[in-house]
Amino acid sequence: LKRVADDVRTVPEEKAPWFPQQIKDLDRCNMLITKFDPDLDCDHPGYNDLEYRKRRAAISELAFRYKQGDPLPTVEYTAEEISTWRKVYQQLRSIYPSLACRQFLDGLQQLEKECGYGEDRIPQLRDVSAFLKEKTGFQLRPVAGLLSARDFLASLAFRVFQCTQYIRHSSSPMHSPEPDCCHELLGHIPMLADKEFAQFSQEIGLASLGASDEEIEKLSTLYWFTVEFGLCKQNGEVKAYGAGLLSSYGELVYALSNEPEYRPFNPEETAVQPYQDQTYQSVYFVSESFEDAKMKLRKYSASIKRPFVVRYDPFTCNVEVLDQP
Ligand code: NLE
Ligand code: FE2
Repeated sequence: LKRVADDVRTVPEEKAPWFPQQIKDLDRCNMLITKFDPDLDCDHPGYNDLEYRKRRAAISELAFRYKQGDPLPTVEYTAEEISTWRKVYQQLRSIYPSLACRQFLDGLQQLEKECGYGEDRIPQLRDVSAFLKEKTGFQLRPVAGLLSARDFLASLAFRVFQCTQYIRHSSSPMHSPEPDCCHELLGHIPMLADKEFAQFSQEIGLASLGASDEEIEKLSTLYWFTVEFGLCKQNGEVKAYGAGLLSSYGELVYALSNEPEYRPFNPEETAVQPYQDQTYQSVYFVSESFEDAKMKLRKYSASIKRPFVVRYDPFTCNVEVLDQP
């Protein structure tokens, strides 16, 4: 890796897809995948609830208007929304101690002590972002819904986590096919308070910058079976560390029952495993330990071939692009 200033290119090879090099560039990483839209999808639990759809549109608007550096919008949640949150929180909280991995339990405990987490109110992204910033340097950005894998992964390179701010429909508190604030706040945030997990998340993000569509597809499949639905062994027991499990009472119980198929986590195999996101997964990948998952995924990320090298500069928060040595 050459470090002389002249080697720092501002424009990567024409072959590589555009990618953000400054945190501000994340304003352009906003490609939404409209998959579970309550306005368009008649299977969506909110489809027949006009009030809910209006609410979703209003909260999406906050994300559409957001520009990097703006204060994070706050949402005044309604009594119905808080009651959905309470159900989700109570149910999940009661099973976390036996089913969640240690890193998650540590993070959640800190959030309860220092960031107002509890069943009575939905935490605001602004407070959570300030909390994370101090713990691991991660910050949040509001997003209107499911992002394209490329844009979502790119934000991780800057330690930015894109968070939805609406809540799932009150008729299905125990599982949502799409991300919502329960999923972000309960599934992802406690893990992002862990230094090593934060580091590892950023590495996946850096590996994705300028990668080919095929590599992005593999990387996002790996992300799916680890960060979203990963299981690991801890003290001889299988525990959950995936956010999609830790935010769904229904799937968390299911994943740790003896119904689904377990396979050992192995990036080459996992990266090409087909999956769906409508309902519970039929197969979960189990790592020997949480550390093992990190090491293997890190090794995989480092193996992705690109005609250049990226390096994150923590002082400027920019990504530098260097020639392949
Ligand atoms: N199924 C998860 C939940 O109910 O919270 C959301 C998954 C988003 C990828
Ligand atoms: Fe997620």
